[in-house]
Amino acid sequence: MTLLVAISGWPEEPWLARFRSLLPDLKVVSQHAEYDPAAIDYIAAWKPPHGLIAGLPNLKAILYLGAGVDHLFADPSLPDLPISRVVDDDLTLRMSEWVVMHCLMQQRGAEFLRREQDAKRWFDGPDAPLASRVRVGIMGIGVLGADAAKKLKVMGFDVAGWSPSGRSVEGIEMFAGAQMRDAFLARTDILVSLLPLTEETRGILNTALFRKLARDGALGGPILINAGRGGLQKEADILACLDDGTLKAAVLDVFEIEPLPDSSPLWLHPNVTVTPHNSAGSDPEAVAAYAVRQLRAHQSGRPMQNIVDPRRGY
Ligand code: NDP
Ligand code: OXD
Repeated sequence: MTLLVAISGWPEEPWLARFRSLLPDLKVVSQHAEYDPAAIDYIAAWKPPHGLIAGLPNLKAILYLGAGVDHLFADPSLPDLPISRVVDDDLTLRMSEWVVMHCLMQQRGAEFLRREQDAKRWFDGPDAPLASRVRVGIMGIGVLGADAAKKLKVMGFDVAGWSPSGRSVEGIEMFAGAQMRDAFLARTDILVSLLPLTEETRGILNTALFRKLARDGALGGPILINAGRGGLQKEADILACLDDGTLKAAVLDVFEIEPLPDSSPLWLHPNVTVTPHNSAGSDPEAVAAYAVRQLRAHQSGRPMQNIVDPRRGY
């Protein structure tokens, strides 16, 4: 039995070491080493080169090392094999930390106060509104969105979610279906996007949507927070909406092009916070252990968890 490890954009060595220690009975090879494609049974992958998987004739399953599988589905040669994606507390908690931190920073005016400090000014204006006066709306309220929603609620935010399929999340006000989308947006001061990138969601974060966000909120204008995928957002629209006041601020962890090019005006925009797609990284310690549990399940004929649906694209 052989596991091929194919990782792009993350350091590969910790993953190889972790898989080798967890799978002493398997051969674990890197995509950069010499290997016989016909000998590969499983692949553990993050953004593998397109075409690589199609060249593995005896592959049994794909263990994807991230939560979002859009890069895999963008491979036109992807064979029809079971794909298990990551659903693990380690990753979920990282994302909730990031979302809660940025909602609190926006609510408390952290960037503004930093600028006051830089100018040695003692701000004596009004206090920030309580979190309970700030309405957070989560689009993409699946595993990550639901956990973030619950933690935002603990901090006191007025949280709601929107789900096209009408899914419910315990303790969270939900808006269901296309007919409720505008009502959801109209009560949202901070829009948190944790959507997967699919044919339906590409470009969804655009001017038309931003114009539907609440304009009567306690923060003085709507704020966009996107940690889903860069392909969800139209960056030219975000910039135009920040400049004409449709948006007050944007916090972006993901971008149309990554790494964000030097030439992007987002870098230096005073009302934009850029984080380098690191809101919820996959930790080799936790995520390789999760992937190995899926591999062992498959080997012993038990179902793998969190199989993605190629028709939905997530
Ligand atoms: P899930 O599949 O659990 O949740 C996705 C949610 O999005 C589901 O609830 C789904 O609805 C909803 N959804 C799908 N299509 C639409 C649509 N057209 N409109 C509104 N809602 C929609 O995924 P996760 O929560 O685990 O992850 C979400 C995304 O977060 C990943 O796909 C990835 O892109 C991103 N991510 C980013 C990271 C980062 O570091 N920046 C780290 C990890 C993930 P339904 O319940 O009805 O199916
Ligand atoms: C993921 C990511 O999808 O890190 O897991 O973006």
